[in-house]
Amino acid sequence: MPVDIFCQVIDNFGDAGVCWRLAQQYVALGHHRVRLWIDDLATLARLVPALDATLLHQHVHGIEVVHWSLAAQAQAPANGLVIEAFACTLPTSYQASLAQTQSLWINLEYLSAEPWIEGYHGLPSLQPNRVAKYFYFPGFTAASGGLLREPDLLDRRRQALGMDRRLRLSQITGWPIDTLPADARYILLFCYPGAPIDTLLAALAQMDTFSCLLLAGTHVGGAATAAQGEGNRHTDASSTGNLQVRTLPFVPQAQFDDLLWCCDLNFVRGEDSLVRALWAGAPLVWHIYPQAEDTHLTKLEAWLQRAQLPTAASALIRAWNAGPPGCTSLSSHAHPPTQMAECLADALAPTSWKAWQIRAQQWSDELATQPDLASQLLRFYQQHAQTR
Ligand code: TRH
Repeated sequence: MPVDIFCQVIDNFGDAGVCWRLAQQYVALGHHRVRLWIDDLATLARLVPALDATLLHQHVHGIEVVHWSLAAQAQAPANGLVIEAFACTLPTSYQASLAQTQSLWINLEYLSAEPWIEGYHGLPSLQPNRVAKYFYFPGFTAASGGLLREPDLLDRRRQALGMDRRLRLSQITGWPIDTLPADARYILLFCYPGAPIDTLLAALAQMDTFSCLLLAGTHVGGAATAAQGEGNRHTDASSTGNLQVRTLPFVPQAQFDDLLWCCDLNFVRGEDSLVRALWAGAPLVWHIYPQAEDTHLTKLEAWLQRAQLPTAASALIRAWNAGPPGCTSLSSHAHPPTQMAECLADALAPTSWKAWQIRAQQWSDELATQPDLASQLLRFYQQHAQTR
């Protein structure tokens, strides 16, 4: 089965990250011709270092990666699976060629926990080229398209968790193992600008438990970056009170899971890192992608509803997403950021922390009983093929 995946990068890494994972999964499942059309090779190359961002056409890890500019001359494959990620519009000529084929055309939507997606998942919408395009919604329930999960992911997690985490972290980052604190709470921080990072750092520094906070990505700023400026260049570390802060190198996507598995608590954002943190089976704090008119807060509530976390953990996640004081995005269900430190202390207190750990593992296990997104999509394709 030929698979064509189309991706336009709006911003950051998630669009490319999700499409790359999907492409990889179809290669692994033995569907030999997988093409990824993408308009931002430089972003993909950060995630996949084997990719050459200067080449418009190349094969990497079994995937044919093609720059979007060449899509205008491309033809849709016969009997293929054509995935338009996140409503990026396919080139007109490609759409015209699609009308001559029996390929299945999918609009892969953004992940949402909102109940309404179930009513739209899998519905066709007739396009001007007289071909039906099907809405495909990833999600957290059996009535949705599911979540991306490689068949061997949970086995790899089990194996990794059986090994020394400082050793694994040292292998991922290149930091000498003896510079990594042995007895610390490891926290990954990957978030958007605007999160109350300074409050988080100050609160962690004053806690009884020693924390080692790993700053990921480039958009951190605030006290975190300032602290780094004064840090030790060899280990990328600086310490205040009971907190050590380290700046992570940007790791290839293939190592990102292991990074999450090295940590006790993961602050993640967007879509793909959220899903990966769920599969880590450990407590996570989600920084949801901010949207106009507070739409994201409604989505966050829908997610919290499904997550069923201990109250203190939910409160912390709301506070993390509440925005700066006076910010118009503060809504009735968001806590003012001044409460962040309080929420953090509550969520990390032994009883609620234990309950949070148990629920994180439990939800991860529950979600893993559902078929993953790539296999569900394949089944959808097979059903469609039978009706033609
Ligand atoms: O980067 P994100 O914010 O991406 C997206 C985009 O903003 C997109 O427009 C938006 O709609 C979507 O979020 C919801 O967050 P995300 O989705 O978590 O993607 C990050 C990717 O980067 C993920 O695949 C993990 C990867 N990554 C690495 O591979 N190495 C790293 O060191 C880091 C920090 C991330």
